[in-house]
Amino acid sequence: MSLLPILRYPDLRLKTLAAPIDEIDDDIRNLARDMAETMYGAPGIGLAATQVDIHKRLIVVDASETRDQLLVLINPELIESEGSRFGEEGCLSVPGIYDKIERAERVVVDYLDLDGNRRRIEAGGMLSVCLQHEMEHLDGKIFVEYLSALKQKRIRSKLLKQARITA
Ligand code: K2U
Ligand code: ZN
Repeated sequence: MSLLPILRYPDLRLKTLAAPIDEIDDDIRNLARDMAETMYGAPGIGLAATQVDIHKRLIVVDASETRDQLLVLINPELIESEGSRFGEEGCLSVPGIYDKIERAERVVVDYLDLDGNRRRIEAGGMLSVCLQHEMEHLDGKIFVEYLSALKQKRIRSKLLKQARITA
C-alpha cells in the first residue's frame, strides 16, 4: 500500500488523455488500491489516475458519509446526463481553490469493475458531481477550465508561487 504523489495544476501532465485499460491485471488492482489509499488520506471523495500521473482510464470514488463505499471504475463511460445544478467544487490537484461549477444533476455511467464485470451506475447528488469531475480528469480537463480566463490566470500564478515556496 502506498500514498501516491498528486500532480498539481498547472502541470501539463494533467492535460493528458488517458488510455483505455485492456487488461485488468495485478498492476491495475494495485494502482486502484494505492489510489483509494491516497484519496482517503487526502482526504477526498474521488481521484483519477491522471492525477497520479498514470494515464489510464481508472477512477476511484467514495462519496458516502461513512467513507466505506469505495467504487473503482475502469473505462467509465457517460451514457446519459440530465438536469443542471451549480455547486462549489475543489480538486486535489488545485489545493485551496473552490468555485461554483455547473454540472448535470443526474448521470448514468457504464464501467468495468475490478473483476471485469460490466456495471451501470445511476447517480445524483455529490456522487454525480464527483463522477463527472473524475471522468473529466481522464480527458485531461480540470474544473478550473470552466472559470474565467482572469480567474484561471490568478489561480495559475498562485499555485506556481506556492510550488516555488515549497520547492
Ligand atoms: O478529483 C479530485 O481532485 C477529487 C475531488 C473530487 C470532487 C471535486 C468536487 C466535488 C466533488 C468531488 C476531491 O474530492 S476535492 C475535495 C472534496 C472533499 C470532499 C467533498 C468535496 C470535495
Ligand atoms: Zn480533481
